[in-house]
Formats: sequence, C-alpha cells, structure tokens
Amino acid sequence: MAYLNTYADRAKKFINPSAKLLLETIERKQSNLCVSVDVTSSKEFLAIIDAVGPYVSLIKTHIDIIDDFEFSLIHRLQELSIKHNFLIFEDRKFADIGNTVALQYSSGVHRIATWAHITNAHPVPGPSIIKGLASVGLPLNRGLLLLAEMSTAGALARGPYTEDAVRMARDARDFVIGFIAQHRMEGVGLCEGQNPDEAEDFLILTPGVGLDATNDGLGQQYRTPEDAILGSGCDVIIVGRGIYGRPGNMDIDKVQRQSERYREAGWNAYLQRLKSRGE
Ligand code: 5BU
Repeated sequence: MAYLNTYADRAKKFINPSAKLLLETIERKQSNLCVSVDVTSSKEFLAIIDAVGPYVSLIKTHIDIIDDFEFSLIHRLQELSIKHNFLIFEDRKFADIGNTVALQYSSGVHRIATWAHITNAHPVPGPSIIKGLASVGLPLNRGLLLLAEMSTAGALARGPYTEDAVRMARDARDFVIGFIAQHRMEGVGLCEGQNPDEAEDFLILTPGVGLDATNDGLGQQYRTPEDAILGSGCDVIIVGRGIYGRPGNMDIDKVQRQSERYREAGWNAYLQRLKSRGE
C-alpha cells in the first residue's frame, strides 16, 4: 500500500504541485500537524499562527469568520507562511454548481484561489463541482480535497456517498489530491471485477482530533493522533481547540506547548506506522 511509504517517497509520486509541496514540508518539518485557526479577530488569528508556525506543515482557515477582515490580513498570513514554512488550507467546503463555485473560489472579498494552496468541496453536486473549481485552481497549481466523510456524530457522508466521492476523485487526479475523511480511501468504490491499484495514493486529512476531550457537546467527536495516524492510516491530523482552547485571553505560551505536544504525538504515530511495515 502506497500510504505506508515515507512522506518523502510519496511526494515524488504525486503530480499535483500542492500535494507534493505539502508532503515535502511534512517530511522537512517532521510535522503531520495542521492547526485549524477558528477565531474571529485578526489579531488573535495572527498571534496563534505565529506561535504554532514552527510546529505545523499546514494552517487551516475559515476566513469568512474573521470579524475585522481586510485583504491585508492575507498578506500577513502569507508572510507567516514564508517565515515558518507552512502551506495554507482554506476550509471553504464548496457545495454548488460549477459556475458558482468557480466565482466563489476566484472572487468576492476573499479571493481564496489567490492564496490558499488547498481548499475543499462537498461532492454532493457531482463531478461538475471539481470541473468548476479546477478551471480556477489548476492554472494556479492549487489542490482540492473532497469531503468523503465527516467527524460529526450522525454524519450522512458514508456508504455509497463516500464511494461515489472516491470515484469522482479518481477521475480528476491532477486536481483532487485526497480527502477529508476518517479512514483511508484507496480501493473504495471499485466495481465488481476491478482490481485495486496498489500504487493509488490519496492524502487523508482528518479533523476531530484531541488528546484531552472525546467530544465538544455540539456533535464533534475526537480521537487521538495515534488512533488517526496509526489506527486509521490518516496522513495529517487537523487540530483546533485542542491546541488553543477557548478564543479570547489565550495563553500564547500554552498554545505553543500544545502545538509541540500534538506535533510530537502525530509524528511518533507516523514513525510507528513506518516501523509496522516490516512486521
Ligand atoms: P476542533 O476545534 O479541533 O474541533 O476544530 C475542527 C475543525 O475542523 C473545524 O474548523 C471544523 O470546521 C473542521 N471540520 C471538522 O471538525 N469535521 C469535519 O468533518 C470537517 C471539518 Br469536513
């Protein structure tokens, strides 16, 4: 199975430039941690990113929740991305027809395609959503993740829906680099008589990761980095509140310590996974 190889080896096989860069960054920084920065003030947003920057390969944003958004915030974010060497993932969860998502991705106040290396989409509209987003993202070397599963209790993205998402991804490997999911997806959705492709490799980025809580009381479900990386074979752990707690008055030294703690847990689980290959 391709995902059992090192991140560096896998980087060489991906054709999409953002997927390659992410895997190379993970290897170089020894971090499969993505911090999700879900705060509403620009000041807090930048302070968290500067604190966790050394420990992450990827920063995930919900740019539409920033109360005092001005485009200069994106320039500050890009400066931090260069300073700390991480990629940017806007968790936009597009879900409309091709023409509309192309406009939402390229335009408006956020102009997501101009700065986010990676974004994501619900497969619910069918393959046209990939086509629409690719028309904007591919010329900019961007990558797309499909939401094949969700971390929330009772999520509807499962079974045949997940299988169809994987089939859609397989037909667009230049742009679709993987999934937001809870498990690996290689070999999922094959028709009867179709043989699994041993070289198939999708990136699996997984939210719902926490070391100290099992849920948030609002449907979110947490599992440990070890469960995600070693138990389920995911590639990148996405952690938000487990690292920065409650927004407002945060202790930035604690945020830094927590990000190092999660980085170490994620990386050790990966090293264990590599070790398990020979057993
Ligand atoms: P948390 O604070 O670690 O619970 O934040 C998780 C983040 O991941 C948050 O930004 C969600 O929007 C995002 N997320 C998720 O939690 N579960 C999912 O299935 C998907 C995204 Br898709």
